[in-house]
Amino acid sequence: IEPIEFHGQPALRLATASGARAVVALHGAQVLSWAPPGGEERLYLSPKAVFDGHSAVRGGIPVCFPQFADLGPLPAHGFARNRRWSLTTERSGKDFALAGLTLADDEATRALWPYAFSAELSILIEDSRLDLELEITNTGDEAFEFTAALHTYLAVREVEESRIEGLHGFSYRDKTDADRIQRDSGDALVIESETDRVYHEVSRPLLLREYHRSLGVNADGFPDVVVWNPWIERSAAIADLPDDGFRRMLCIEAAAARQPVRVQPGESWWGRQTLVAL
Ligand code: TA6
Repeated sequence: IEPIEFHGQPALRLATASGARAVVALHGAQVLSWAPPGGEERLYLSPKAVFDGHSAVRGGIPVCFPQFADLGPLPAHGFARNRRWSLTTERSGKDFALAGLTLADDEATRALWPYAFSAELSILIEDSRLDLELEITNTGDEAFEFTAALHTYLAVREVEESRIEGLHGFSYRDKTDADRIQRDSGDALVIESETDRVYHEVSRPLLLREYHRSLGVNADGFPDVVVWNPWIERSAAIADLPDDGFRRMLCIEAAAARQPVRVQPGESWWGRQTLVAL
């Protein structure tokens, strides 16, 4: 694990002897790059992403906390992705590298969200696996509620030629259809139009399949899965995404979105997303 600059911003490079590597920005504790042994990049990072130390960075794995999307009064996706986190844990061995970054409340966070908390994101690379675990601790004397997500932007060669398997039978809230609740009935999800869905209580691992490779996506603790692709018009309206950016990305997010998580004083909650390159 070594400190580096990435697009002019402080970041960490993680690497293992077997050739896995990742880049994590301190801003947002955001994983911006991950390649398993063999070297193929698996995360999408927009070529128009803004690296100014304040703005949210388009791509990689933004941490959405303490609010997912626009589910409450806070700025979209909360504030964790706009703050500088600190490196608090560093461990590595023959085949793994692990970095732990933390964020605690301060005057600016309390102005938006009046609670004392500590958030820790542990990022582990091991062989073909990337494991992210978010732990939220209530360090105050009052219970709080939050929603959250690991907003993973996966890189795909061509989104229309990718399929997500494992979502059949689960119900989802469809943001592109006035938040209607629907049930997934196909055996695979293929993205052919704007897609913005929160799948509820997804209890099995998913597989993102492309012609030339696949990726396993699993979660623990996070009950929901968000699938997002902005497609043509919305992509064109997003300033930090190229017009054809939607073709190269597909967000499969581990989320606690449908039901807010409640944490009592002194207690913690954790959720994990695991990606396995196949
Ligand atoms: O997770 C899906 C979503 O909430 C979409 O509705 C879309 O707006 C996206 O996240 C990106 O949000 P952002 O605030 O990063 O532009």
